Amino acid sequence: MANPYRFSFGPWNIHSGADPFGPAVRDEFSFIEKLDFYKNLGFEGVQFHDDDIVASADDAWSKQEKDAKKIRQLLDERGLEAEFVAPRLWEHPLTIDGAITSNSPEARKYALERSLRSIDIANIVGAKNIVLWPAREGTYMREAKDPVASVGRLVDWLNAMLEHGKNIRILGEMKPNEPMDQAYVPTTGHFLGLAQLTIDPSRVGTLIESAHAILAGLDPSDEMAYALYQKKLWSVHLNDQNGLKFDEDKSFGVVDLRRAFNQVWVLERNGYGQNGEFVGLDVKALRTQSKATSTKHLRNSREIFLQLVDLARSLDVHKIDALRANRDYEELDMVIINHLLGH
Ligand code: XUL
Ligand code: MN
Repeated sequence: MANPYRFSFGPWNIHSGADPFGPAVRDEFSFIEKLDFYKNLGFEGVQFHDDDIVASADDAWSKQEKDAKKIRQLLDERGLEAEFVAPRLWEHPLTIDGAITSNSPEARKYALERSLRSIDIANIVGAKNIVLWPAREGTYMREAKDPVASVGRLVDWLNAMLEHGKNIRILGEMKPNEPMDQAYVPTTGHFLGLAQLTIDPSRVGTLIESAHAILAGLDPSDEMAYALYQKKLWSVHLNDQNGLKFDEDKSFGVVDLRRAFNQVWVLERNGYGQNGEFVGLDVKALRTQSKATSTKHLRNSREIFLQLVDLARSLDVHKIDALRANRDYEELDMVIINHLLGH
């Protein structure tokens, strides 16, 4: 069977290795150099934050429009496609305590205008999807904000975006914590609940990141299944995560191969990708890599995904069905492990 998958990542996935405890350890590749990696590494989708496209989200629209047209040209010249634009609402001085759920009306106004602007940017670069990772939409302590009003503000935000961009889809990318102690909308299920309250639920879906699901104590493949059943899994950020700690963004499958296999299997069984969805990665190169070797995490993640696709396709489903019917899960364990070990 032909491989139907198209892969994507964002320019932030090639980076200089700074972490909260130390500075950059390798020079940053230029944006053009990063774009030139895509095809060579086997990727054709580019994921963007708004300010990956425009020099500054605070520039006048005439300047932002020019920047966005330039990026569109660079993509077209390389045969690349913009998969999504995500307004980066968590770095600006105005959004220190959140964007949409900030207690400051000025911050909320800024965040809303910037979100609508990201739709205008998406229209120029040809992206149909807006991804929302509500980074600071939560609290460090429960008393800091009004939680009910905050949920309402998030729904109003979705509605304003649906109203402004009549052809765009909104994909919520949920994460339970980090940078906040607690997010107001910590999981896919929470977000899809809110989607039903919007003016157009058919245009509100989700991007599921493996590490975010794991941080919520959930299994990423079951999270994906939940969204797939609702036909709302419109993108993924595959990666891996070693337990409950900071968001590690490790290469896909390197921590728990069986957990990775189950993600691939659920995607493969349910026709993921056949309506143009990308297999997106959100992976960080280890800080210990040299500049010359700092794209191997992308190569590895894609390769591991494709090898797991082969394993998903060669699994004997009749055997699985029979073991399920007989409730012989000990044997099922062995069948899966043997399959992963290549026996
Ligand atoms: C943060 C995260 C973001 C989103 C895009 O944990 O995953 O990079 O993927 O804003
Ligand atoms: Mn992500």
